[in-house]
Amino acid sequence: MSTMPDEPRQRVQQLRTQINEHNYRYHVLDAPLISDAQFDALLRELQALETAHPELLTPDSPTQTAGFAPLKAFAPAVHRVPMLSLENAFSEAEAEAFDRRVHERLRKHGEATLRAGYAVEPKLDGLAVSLLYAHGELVRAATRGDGQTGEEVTQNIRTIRVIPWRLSGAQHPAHLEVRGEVYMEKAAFAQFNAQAAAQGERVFVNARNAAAGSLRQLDARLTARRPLSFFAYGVGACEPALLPDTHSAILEQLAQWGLPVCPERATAADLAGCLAYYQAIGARRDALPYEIDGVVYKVNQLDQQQQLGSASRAPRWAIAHKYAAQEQTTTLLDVQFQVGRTGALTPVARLAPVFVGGATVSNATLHNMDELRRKDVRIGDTVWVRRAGEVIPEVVGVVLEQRPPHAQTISLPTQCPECQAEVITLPGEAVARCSGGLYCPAQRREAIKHFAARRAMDIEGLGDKLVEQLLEQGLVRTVDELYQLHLAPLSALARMGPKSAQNLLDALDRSKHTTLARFLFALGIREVGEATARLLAQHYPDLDTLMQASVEELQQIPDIGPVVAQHIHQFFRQPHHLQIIERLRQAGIHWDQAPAAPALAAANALPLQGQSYVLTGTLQSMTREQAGEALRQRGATVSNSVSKKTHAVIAGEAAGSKLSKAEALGIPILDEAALLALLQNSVSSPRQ
Ligand code: D41
Repeated sequence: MSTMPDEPRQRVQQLRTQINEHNYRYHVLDAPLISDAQFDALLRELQALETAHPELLTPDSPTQTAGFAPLKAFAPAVHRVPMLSLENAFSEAEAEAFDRRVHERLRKHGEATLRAGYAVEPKLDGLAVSLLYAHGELVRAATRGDGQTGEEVTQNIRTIRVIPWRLSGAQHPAHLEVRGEVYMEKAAFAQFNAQAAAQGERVFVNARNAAAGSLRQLDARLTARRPLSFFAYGVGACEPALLPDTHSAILEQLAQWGLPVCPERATAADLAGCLAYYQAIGARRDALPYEIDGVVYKVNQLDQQQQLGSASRAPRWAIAHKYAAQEQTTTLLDVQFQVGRTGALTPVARLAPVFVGGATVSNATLHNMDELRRKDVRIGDTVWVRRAGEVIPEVVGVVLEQRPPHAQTISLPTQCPECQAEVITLPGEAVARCSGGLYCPAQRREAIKHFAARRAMDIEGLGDKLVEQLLEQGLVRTVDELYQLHLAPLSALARMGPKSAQNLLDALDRSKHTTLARFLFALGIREVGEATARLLAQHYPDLDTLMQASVEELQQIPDIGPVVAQHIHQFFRQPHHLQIIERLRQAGIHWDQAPAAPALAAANALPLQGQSYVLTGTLQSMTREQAGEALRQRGATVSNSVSKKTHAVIAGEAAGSKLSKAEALGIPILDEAALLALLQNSVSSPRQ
């Protein structure tokens, strides 16, 4: 018997690889590269070869299986070079001790200094994986597992768009293990979780858990719908060993081959440089598009890494310097309901005090009843509390395993805790509201706080505590009465002297000169935030015309929908509100008449008309709000997110992801000096 010619065997192999890949792209990624007809042609060619050479037919041939079948279990995958773990430093002292140990050990090897300093990078809070590239082809991907053996997740890893299936460039090693972190960007996580919640599906406590859960789906089609990302942070095996001799240069090489590496990576000459990096990244932590829990310092020079070696499965040449955790568990002691300006009842968790995100937290929001029910939060539970940056601390989930037997469910009160009026939840709304309106002391209090706020009437010195005092002492009941305050009774308040009383009166006086947009925002009309208030002021430069407008007219304004239009219309139909507005005007509240509706303004009346700007980072000479207001006065729009339509991004100190996005889209970037020049050169022309 003659042996099989090699040619059909090779072609069959080639076709099967191609068909499997196209099947995967079609069924899992929803991103086919070829037409159905082209796919059929490949399949028919394979069938013809298998018919002509039945000895080549195997049960796993794509002619025998249909499309794509989910896995039954993950296969174990042994790492060629073990994946080590990282030591942690929780303080500067511990980072110093690490640096000292490094130098001591190197001295024993006759090395006086770090020849290439430290490579430094953020420590992403994700999931470590190892990608095996054979001659530049991604052939296997595995989770870290116990460091020796992980789980094979190749099909899932292939759904991550930023991970190349084939390395770019040339001269790839025969075998290369790329180590890195799979993670989910903050924005993608928020969107993903919101969508899951809306569909009544499981929500995740944080982006890390979402990333881990997504990667461990047996059906890669599910992984494909999760917005995962990846950064490479090192290599395991490399055969032949032809990589550069420093960590930073290796990451550069990986980037050359098309692998994503963290743009925040850097090098530091010594420990002082590392600590400065820790501070700088820490200051931008909340602005970064991904979660981090620390930064990593790595001895940069590879032969020095080798001299240092590793101990108990962690290298002696690297350390993670951690930041304060933004999530902690604690006990839920009670839930109380807080009444807001619009009567909305917010469930607030009373917690056993816990140190999280750099502060001690004993209250956290539970948002609304829907959220509370979805998370199935009960009194006595151990809960996860999150505090990140400026955001209000929130309860993000329950540790069900630790639920005590008598944990108590929470129900919505039927009466307002402050005024005993009935609590109403409108159909289709998550929010329950007190129906007491302005008879409810809580709603009145919150309305006054809102009116006085910086972005509203900007009454300097009238903070929350003072508002509460004024109400308790019966000095004011509604916002108009603020302008009837007198020196004597004010001076008599606790913690107030004649001087601060006079300061408040002066601030009240100054607040009388405002803008129509601020005034409308200050009134606290439901669903009318700053942006809507600005829109209204633009369309109705005259308050009386706005007050007369019908729901239909209001809806003509772009971006004003039926619900907002209803709220605005309703607000101006209430005699109580009309009375307050009248009294405010009598008290002397006024604003400059803006030019008439934009359509009537001359084309060049507003020099920045039609231009859209994004502000990011910290400015020195003014706040971002002030810069935004100055731009808007000149006719520009100011947006929160960078898009192709953005005219320019104005970047202050420590600008983050918006700056990178602008760079990626090739949008002009202005620094503060350029902004000041722009504002100088575009002073609004005189009003008509
Ligand atoms: O960003 C990370 N999470 C990260 C993790 C990083 N930037 N560098 C890392 N370097 C290492 C060594 C030094 C051991 C190669 C790591 C990890 N390890 C790591 N991640 C999970 C376990 C170990």
